Amino acid sequence: MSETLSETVSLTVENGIAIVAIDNPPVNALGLSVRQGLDAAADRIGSDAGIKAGVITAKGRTFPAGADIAEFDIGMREPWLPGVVDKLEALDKPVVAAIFGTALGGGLEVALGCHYRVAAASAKLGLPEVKLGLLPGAGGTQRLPRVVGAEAALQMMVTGKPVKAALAEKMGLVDKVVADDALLAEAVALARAAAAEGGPLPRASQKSDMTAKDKADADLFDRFKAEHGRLFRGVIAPDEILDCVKAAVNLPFAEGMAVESANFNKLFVSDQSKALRHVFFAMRETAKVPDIARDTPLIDVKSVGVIGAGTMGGGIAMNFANIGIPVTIVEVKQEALDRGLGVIRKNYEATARKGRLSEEDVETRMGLLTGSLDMEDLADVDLVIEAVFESMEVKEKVFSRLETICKPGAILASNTSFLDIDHIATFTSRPEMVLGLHFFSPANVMPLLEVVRGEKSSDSVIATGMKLAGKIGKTPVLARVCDGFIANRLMFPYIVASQEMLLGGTSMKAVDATMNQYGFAMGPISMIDLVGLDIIKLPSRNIMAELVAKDRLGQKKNGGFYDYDEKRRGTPSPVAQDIITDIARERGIEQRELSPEEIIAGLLYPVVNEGAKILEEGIALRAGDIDVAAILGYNWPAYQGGPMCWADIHGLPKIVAGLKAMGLKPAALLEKLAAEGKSFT
Ligand code: T1G
Repeated sequence: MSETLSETVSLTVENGIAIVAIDNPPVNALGLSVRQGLDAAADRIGSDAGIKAGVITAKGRTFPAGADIAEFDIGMREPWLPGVVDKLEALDKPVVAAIFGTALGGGLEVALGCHYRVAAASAKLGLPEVKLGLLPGAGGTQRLPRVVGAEAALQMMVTGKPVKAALAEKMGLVDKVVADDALLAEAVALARAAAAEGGPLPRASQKSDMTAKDKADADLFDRFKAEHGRLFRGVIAPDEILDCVKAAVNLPFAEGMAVESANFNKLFVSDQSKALRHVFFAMRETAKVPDIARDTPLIDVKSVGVIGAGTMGGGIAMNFANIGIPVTIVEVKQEALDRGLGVIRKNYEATARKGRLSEEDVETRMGLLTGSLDMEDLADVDLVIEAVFESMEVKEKVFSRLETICKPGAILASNTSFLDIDHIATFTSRPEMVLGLHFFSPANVMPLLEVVRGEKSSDSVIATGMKLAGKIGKTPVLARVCDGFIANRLMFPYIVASQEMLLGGTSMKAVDATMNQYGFAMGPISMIDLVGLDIIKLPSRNIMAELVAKDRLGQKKNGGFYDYDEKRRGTPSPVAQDIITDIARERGIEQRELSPEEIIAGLLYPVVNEGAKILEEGIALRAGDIDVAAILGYNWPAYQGGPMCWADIHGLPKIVAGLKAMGLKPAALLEKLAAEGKSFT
């Protein structure tokens, strides 16, 4: 008979074995009622003479996937998870964790507090707290090193990557791996056998063989940090984790727990963790469109047509071939088609060489791609995506023809990065079937997909676009029509401000080094050189136009702002410097090298301002969507939260004042929120 221990935890005693089942969908997060239930279960198992052993399991899709992240910012209450885990471990009756799905974070920590761990073959186990700017705060930093050794523990906690059940068994993290459907029975059998055997129970906190070895390995920690240096760059959590594992190796358990608790609390209140927790939810929020009902009928996309086999068209086609959807790629010339298909094959073969695809995968995917020189071949596809030249008259020609060729109900999408989708829709008699699907280059790699909703796009078409994004492994961000939609429009002021900064006497190196320090993989000047100076059009006479006039297009041709050696290492180009000096002199701009703080303000405040306009104009649904677009589209460092979250943390009043000092007019929404002490996110 099942007893209710809390809203989300039940206990059933079967022949002396207490089966503790957690039922807290969607991922059995260890929220308050789960902690209360587990606490009560530990008491029950300990005090009931009829109970010989316990099994901790869960309903639904997974063993607990961690603490309830949503609870962090609404204030947590006792019982705290570390205490619950300690209580389970301290029991003098065997407790077995029956692990399946993704046992992550606090979930794995609960399992580490159990005496035995049985895992389903398909289970994954991990401590991904570092991705939230945190560290395992329920004993994980102290128990895991004692179970698997410091090196393996650091690998799991600093990368945040889960391990599969088989590897976990090899590491000694689980005692047994069983068939998925045999998990509970096997866990109960192990519990029963352990109870019958009696004797001392294995407790992770008391293991010392692994840490004794680690203690003798003097340069273990320096070695790990040297090998994984890039994981430590810019972020603070990895060093705190390293500190905890050092404590696990060198200190008694209780003292190590004190170190873990102190370091966890430091991270919990850090800006980086606030930003990363915001990003965690923002990434999942973008797929939700409030005014489109969840049960809106979706259009079944079983075949796709892509017009244009260039860089974008080819990359777009790959996304669908990757998930087994046949694609007809249309070009105007055979050699363009052959070249496009050749590039796709080369991409797949490169992936195969890295072992991420098999040879037959390559052939299967190539087999799904059909080249054609005739748009009539798109008559029966469910979705067409055009990736042709970015001019309205070319789009008009394409959509006018699609209108006569495509079957009713076919979705007609443009990959345009800035042209007006509403205008494009007028080239057809079915505007409700038209939307933008704006991929970012390389389209088969970049995770952002802007789904551009036209005035007349139907709910089904938009809902299908949003769902399709997830199916091809992209994160969708819904945008209304405007010049540049969200990501490109947002970052345009960043580019413009970077140019003004150079003309004002701040060096290219200083601008790029500051933004690299802020967390961008590359600063704006290097980014322009990578994207290509001919791609970005600025009004009036500007440095880029002068460089393009000298056939300096950036990394792809003759260098740009920088000259590049054979290893693509850039040094500031004297040609660029001369142009900067000429234009600055001609415009009589006073020269002053800005400080790093001024560089960050000068570049990011205008971005925040643009984000506020994007929000107040209804181009983006949420501030979090704008952050996701910046992170996934422009590699904005996630631990800075994206422009809107960063602005909230930085302080909106400070940004309003800074914009005014720069002679820029703050957006109405930004002024309003700042004045009311409110925030974007
Ligand atoms: N807390 C709250 N909600 C969560 C959650 C969590 N830990 N994990 C997932 N969700 C929600 C998510 O917001 C979404 O909600 C739904 O579940 C499905 O998620 C003390 C302090 C488990 C691999 O970091 O990695 O433990 O949008 O869309 O792609 O040391 O979710 O449906 O309303 O991602 O199948 C550590 C985070 C926490 C794991 C499933 N744990 N989650 O992926 O579905 S900190 C994590 C994930 C901690 C302790 C510390 C993934 C997943 P909605 P989803 P999925």
